[in-house]
Amino acid sequence: MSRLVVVSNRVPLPSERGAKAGGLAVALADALQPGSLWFGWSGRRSARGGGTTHIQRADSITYATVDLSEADYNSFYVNFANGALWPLLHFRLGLLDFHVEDYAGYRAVNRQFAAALVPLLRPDDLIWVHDYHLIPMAAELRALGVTNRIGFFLHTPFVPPEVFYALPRAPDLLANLCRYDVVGFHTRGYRRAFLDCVAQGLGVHPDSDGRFVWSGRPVRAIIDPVGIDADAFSEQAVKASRGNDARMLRDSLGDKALAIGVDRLDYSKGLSNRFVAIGRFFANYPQHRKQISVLQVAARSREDLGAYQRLRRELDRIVGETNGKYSEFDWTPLRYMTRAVKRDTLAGFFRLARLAIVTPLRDGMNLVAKEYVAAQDPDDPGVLILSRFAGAADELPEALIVNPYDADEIAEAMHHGLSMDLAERRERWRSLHKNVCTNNAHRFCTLFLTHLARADTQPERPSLRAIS
Ligand code: ADQ
Repeated sequence: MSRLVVVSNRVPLPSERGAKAGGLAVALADALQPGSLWFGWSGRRSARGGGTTHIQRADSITYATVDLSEADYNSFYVNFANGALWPLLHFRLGLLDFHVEDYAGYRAVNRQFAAALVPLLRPDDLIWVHDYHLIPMAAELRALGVTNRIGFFLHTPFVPPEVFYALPRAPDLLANLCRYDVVGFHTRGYRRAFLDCVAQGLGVHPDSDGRFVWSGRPVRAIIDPVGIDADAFSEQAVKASRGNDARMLRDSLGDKALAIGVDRLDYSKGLSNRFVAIGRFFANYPQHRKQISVLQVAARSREDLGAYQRLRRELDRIVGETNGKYSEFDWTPLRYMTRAVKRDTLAGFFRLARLAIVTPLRDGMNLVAKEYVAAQDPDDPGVLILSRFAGAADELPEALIVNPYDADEIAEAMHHGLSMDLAERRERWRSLHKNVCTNNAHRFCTLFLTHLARADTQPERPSLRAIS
């Protein structure tokens, strides 16, 4: 059997797990068999940058990491990946800040990563690259003579041509994305957008299965929604709901209900709009005052970027206004904390919450929505409010689907969720839960790796020749 090599920007090192253990480590846990290799950035900045590869082993998995120099960190990670690509892929052209020297830095770091990875590779390794930081990895590996099957999964949305081509150097970036054997997206819409960009910008016309030929090699675009380990999360939730943190939260609420939001502190997550909507909820439905508190956990993220610093100030202001207006001496409507919370603690909090408010303005998938569903008590489940612009909305139509820009609609959904009878809550939850269990982390990995293992690496065959 081929060895799996995972490549991602940040490697979740076993020594650093805890509050930070995020979606990727969980989603891939199943695929990482003993012997697998995980390669990427160490998360450290050092004067020499990527000169040395650090190797750690845990549970028979090898973690190989490189450092970044300060200059590379700024151009590759802060400025291009998070200052240009992230806003672009979340439809936020107003925040796109492109500088050609940052794009050069992005390409250079991908080249460095490829050069550091090549000596660790074996001829039949399956290489699975993750996310927008590393789009040019396949091209760089190919330039160094790597002929292995290489797949790429994009965790963000993909945008239609009229948005994508606003990025200077977009054709170069897209041509690089087409150097993979398999390119995976969460939803049909994202794959459609990618294929439209391919057709428009590269003059190549993919078939109805998302296949086309680029640079003499077949490429296949697939739909593969990321999932969670629903059973494990559910168990964690049951256990944690009896633990200390959950007890303290319950005690602090008294007889009031809990609504919860859990996100990275990112403008894509729609937190400003959500906080305004929470104020609107207490204004439009005064009967819920003193009956429910909203807890928003917002882990600080990408604080080097001005857009994130501005967002934090704006959120501080809205929280202050909302609490100033509606608080009573014995009740705070909106509890807001700007740090990560441990995964098992969160699972327990999700189980306590009558409502989850998941209202990103755009989100590749949103695993919080799935985690909330998995954490519920089947006999007395809570209600999920979900943005129509999260990838998860495609799979979870039985949630209360809202437009995250519409404060009144979110407020109404909160009221609806709190007033919903038990029979309806159970019925909706059963459908949601079925989906979360079916489209789980195991299925996500198996589907991708099956496609990758079977990828046709032969040079152009007549049936796949580009029709232009
Ligand atoms: P993220 O934007 O980070 O991921 P999301 O899917 O919501 O978004 O969360 C990933 C993980 O982080 C989840 O397990 C969640 O519980 C955890 N998390 C989020 N906020 C947290 C907090 N405040 N404290 C502790 N843990 C927190 C990107 C894409 C998403 C896509 C994932 C996976 O932006 O759209 O769902 O990758 O593909």
